[in-house]
Amino acid sequence: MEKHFSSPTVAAWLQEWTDRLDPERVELVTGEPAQQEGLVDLLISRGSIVRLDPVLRPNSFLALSDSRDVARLESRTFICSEQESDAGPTNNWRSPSEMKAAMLPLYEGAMRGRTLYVVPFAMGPEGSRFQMLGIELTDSAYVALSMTRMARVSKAVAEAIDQSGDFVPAIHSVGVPLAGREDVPWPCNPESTYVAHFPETREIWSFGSGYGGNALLGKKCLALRIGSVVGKREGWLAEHMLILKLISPTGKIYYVAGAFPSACGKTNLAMLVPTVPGWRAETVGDDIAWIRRGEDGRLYAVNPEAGFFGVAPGTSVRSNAMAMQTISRDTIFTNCALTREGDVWWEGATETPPDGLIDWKGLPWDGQGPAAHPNARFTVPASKCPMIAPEWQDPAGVPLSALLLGGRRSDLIPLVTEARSWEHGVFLGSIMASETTAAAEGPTGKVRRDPFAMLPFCGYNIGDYFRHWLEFGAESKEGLPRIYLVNWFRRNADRKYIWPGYGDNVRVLSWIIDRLEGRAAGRDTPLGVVPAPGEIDLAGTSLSAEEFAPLVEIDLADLAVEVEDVKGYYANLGERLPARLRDELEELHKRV
Ligand code: SAT
Ligand code: MN
Repeated sequence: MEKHFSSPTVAAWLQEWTDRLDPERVELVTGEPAQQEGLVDLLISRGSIVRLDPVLRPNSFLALSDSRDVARLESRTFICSEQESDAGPTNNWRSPSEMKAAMLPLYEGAMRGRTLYVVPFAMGPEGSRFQMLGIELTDSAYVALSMTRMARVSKAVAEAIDQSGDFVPAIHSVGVPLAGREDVPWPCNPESTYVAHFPETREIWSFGSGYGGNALLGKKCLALRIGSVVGKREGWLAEHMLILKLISPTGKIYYVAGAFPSACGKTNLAMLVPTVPGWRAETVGDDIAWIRRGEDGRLYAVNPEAGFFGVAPGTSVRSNAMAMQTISRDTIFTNCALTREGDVWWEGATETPPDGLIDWKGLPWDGQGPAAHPNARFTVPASKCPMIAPEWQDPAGVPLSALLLGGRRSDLIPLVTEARSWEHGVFLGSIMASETTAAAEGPTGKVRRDPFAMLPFCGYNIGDYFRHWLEFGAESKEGLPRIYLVNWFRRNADRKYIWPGYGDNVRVLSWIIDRLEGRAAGRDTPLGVVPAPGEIDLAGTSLSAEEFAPLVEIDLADLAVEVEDVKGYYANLGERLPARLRDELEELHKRV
């Protein structure tokens, strides 16, 4: 075997895994264009991807997955801390020794007949103290190619790892060795899938799935689950948040980060095109924010990723023109429908589907069921986004003015509510709930608690996580961003969304900025401060003041039901739930 690393630690680790996985060959992936083309050619020759029409969608590809491997698998995702209590009540737990004993035999010979791709990667911009290094070992060329877009993969990163010997080992196998067997376009092993994290030793072991967060291990596994544990230890936050730059009509710049569960519009908000004249926006990140305190006491956020892995269905020129431009070329699509002309289509892309679609299962679409899978995705480098902020890779990060916490709630939760304090904001984050989406396995549309949109991504006990948030804010009150609960998804009696959303969300952001600048008095409610009548600019929308009013009304009877539900939820979180949050709940109870 060619020697790829001179660091004894890295070389020994790579040798150990190569021996165990027993691949036919080993390839170091450093992301040069020629290497990417080689991966593309190989995937095309295997039937794993098709090249889209070079005029309609230059340098772009469509992959169709196995129909059993289409989303994150929360039931197969494990936090393997030594103590079960450190994984806490919201995570699946196995002890490290038990999990390793279960998985090692799976890895034995798992890459027979395949190529082992060694993918050194960095999360976080170059030269940043935020940066974390990893090496993903994978037998999926699709994953290797996707990693060159979603993370920073380069010779320089490989050298940095070799020099420091410090990296997060991330093992990935689709779990289908080729001992004489024919390969299939999307190999996977659903019966034996595990996505395991070892927070104390900072290791990631994934087996059986080739899809998204199960397989692109820099994203949810490293940047969120392992990242959150490291952040707790080192005093920073790893969050499931977009980062948006807003420029007011007077030219003042504000950065806002927002936590929303998967498939709740983070990418759309991150690429907001304001409908109110004078406002402008730029994108810093669409999924993950690493947040640290600066010397000035303000909080600084970095997007650790290098690309977007966005939900395709619903994305259109109307809903997200900037995403449409971003993915107009150089994009890997997964589980979208294929048009007769060799382009991609998904529900919502155009009002009526074109004739002659091939659906995400590779069959002529019969009009029954969706043509694209609801969790179909696009994978594209962030640099392709026409509104990417020039400072998106600033090693110091960007200073935050406000934090948004949002979810899909048909009722109860107002369009926007300002928390009374940092602690009250942490309380609101801890009780956030959202209707489930196709981003994970299981039924969609069921309301579940998803604190800080981190339920599937917090790598440790959620009670300790809330305490970390409380302590993080306690150190300095000066300069902390204010916290806002938002909900774009309120419905009327006809089950129609009331708020137009998308570019009109700038109206909510502009109210938030009015609050920060002391220009809006707001109206106090038991849940926090909502816009007073007239404070949200509706000019240019089709909403009348009467139609708008219910968006900021709180039904006290509904809120009382919610309080009771939160009591049960808190009871299940156990004794590590900070007393301060129980006090907040008690105070809310008294207010309703
Ligand atoms: O976890 S994924 O990267 O597959 C997408 C998500 O759920 O946010
Ligand atoms: Mn996400």
